[in-house]
Amino acid sequence: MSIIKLLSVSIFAVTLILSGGNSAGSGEMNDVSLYTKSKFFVMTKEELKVSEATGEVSVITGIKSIDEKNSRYGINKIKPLFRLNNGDPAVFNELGMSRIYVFYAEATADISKAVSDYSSDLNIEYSEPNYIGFAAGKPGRDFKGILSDAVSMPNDTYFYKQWYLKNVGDVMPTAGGKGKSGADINMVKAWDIESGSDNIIVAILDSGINDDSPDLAGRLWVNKKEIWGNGRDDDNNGYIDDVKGWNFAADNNDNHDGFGHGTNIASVIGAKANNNYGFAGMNFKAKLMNCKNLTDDNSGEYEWWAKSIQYAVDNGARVINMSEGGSDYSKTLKKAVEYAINKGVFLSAAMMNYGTGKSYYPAAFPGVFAVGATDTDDKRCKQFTWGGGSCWGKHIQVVAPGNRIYGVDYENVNGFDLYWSGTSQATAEVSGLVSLLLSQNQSRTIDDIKKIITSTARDQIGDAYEDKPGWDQYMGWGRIDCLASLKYEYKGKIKDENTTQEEIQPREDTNTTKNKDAKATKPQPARAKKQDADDGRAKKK
Ligand SMILES: [Ca+2]
Ligand SMILES: [Ca+2]
Ligand SMILES: [Ca+2]
Ligand SMILES: [Ca+2]
Repeated sequence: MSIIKLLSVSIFAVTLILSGGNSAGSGEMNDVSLYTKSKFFVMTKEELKVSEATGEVSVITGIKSIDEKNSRYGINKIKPLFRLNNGDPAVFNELGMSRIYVFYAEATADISKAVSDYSSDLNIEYSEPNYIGFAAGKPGRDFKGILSDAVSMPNDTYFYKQWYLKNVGDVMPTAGGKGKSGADINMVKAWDIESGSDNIIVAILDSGINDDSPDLAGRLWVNKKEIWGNGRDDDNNGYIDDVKGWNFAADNNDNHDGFGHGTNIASVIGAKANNNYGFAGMNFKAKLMNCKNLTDDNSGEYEWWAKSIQYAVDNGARVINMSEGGSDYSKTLKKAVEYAINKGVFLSAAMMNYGTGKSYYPAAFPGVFAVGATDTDDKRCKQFTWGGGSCWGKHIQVVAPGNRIYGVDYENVNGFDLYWSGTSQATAEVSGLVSLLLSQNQSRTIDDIKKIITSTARDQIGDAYEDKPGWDQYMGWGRIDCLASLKYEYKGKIKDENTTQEEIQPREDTNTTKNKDAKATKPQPARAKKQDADDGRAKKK
């Protein structure tokens, strides 16, 4: 591990080859190309022959130029990357997905040489390495900066820590300065319009999800057509016993989260709200599909990412959340993204956290909704709790709060002090909003949703030299505003419509008979304090 770190620091542009992709470790800060040593992608011009004896793709393809290379690089196995399974044959065929293969080479093969050699073959469309990417967030644990026990609505015990849902201005930005009241996604009033539907499935392509917390129990998508533990693929979707999703990294159905990132993302989108416990997710009812495509040491092969995108699409997800990215462009990963977009599935992805204008994937592919991060003052997050900074670029669509985002603790159901910081968390908020917009009207298309979110985003709230009028490369169209988005086509009455976001004040003006100390203006230390079920909306009457 220390060798990896040393290399990435001293030889920035070096291409580092890792064996099998299992030792990438905390590679999130490595801005270098990483790819697997033993396998790579090949898209052929013609579909390869399947051996009658084995039912597998034959290593002897019968195409002379390919067979010569297969012998040169010791190719011992060829597997189709995508299988049609229960997917859409028209889109599958149009994109040529049946002609994309994973070639398994002998351990000593020089992959970069192989890829360039295969690429020049007239019988091959392209060949490229199986790159590795990472999650776009890092954890932390402390209470620093959260001083007040601000308004509590919904009634979730630690809702007051969720400043991104309701910011009363008491959390300092990491880079310095003051927190800003109202620098949040304007969620609380938006819930009066729409709080979710269990018809909407949000696929979380991440490190897995642990659902043993009461806040996530019952929130995960269940494949009702699959029977658990009988060793058969009952629904013929290509995956055996995938009752609660799949682990694409290990290729089995054990998709528990040993890293924590995915569990945080899941709780931002869908932690059970108003249960007098833990945190509040944005969508109270949507089902979360657990697609593990990162290892427990935060490493994700593009092979797993491509397959998990297809799985999410074919099994009913309307939204795909990818709080992860790799620095390498890939035609193979792009195919999977195109499949999702062709099928009308909304894909949100993280801009990543290197504080640069470099592009990461899938965020930079056309059609993907790329999300950057802001801090507690509505400015682009130039420094997360652990360092880094929100990346920028011409593909950025919107920003959302990404620093110090608390959520369910993957290791300890009784722990409520674990937060994560990064464009990952901002991306999850956007996916949460998309799931609410779809809950409100399931017939909305990707373009409808993009139009609503971008046209209602708050512009010119960040640094004046970055957040220019209209779209800019640092903040995109602006910071998302859930109330404005859900109001966009809403015909019903909205409570307190005339109260603007900035007018929402901390609890100190919430004087009800229940709270004797409600007038206290002195900030109080954060603690696990059970709040009265005091619906702050009542105070406006
Ligand atoms: Ca199955
Ligand atoms: Ca089964
Ligand atoms: Ca809760
Ligand atoms: Ca702007």
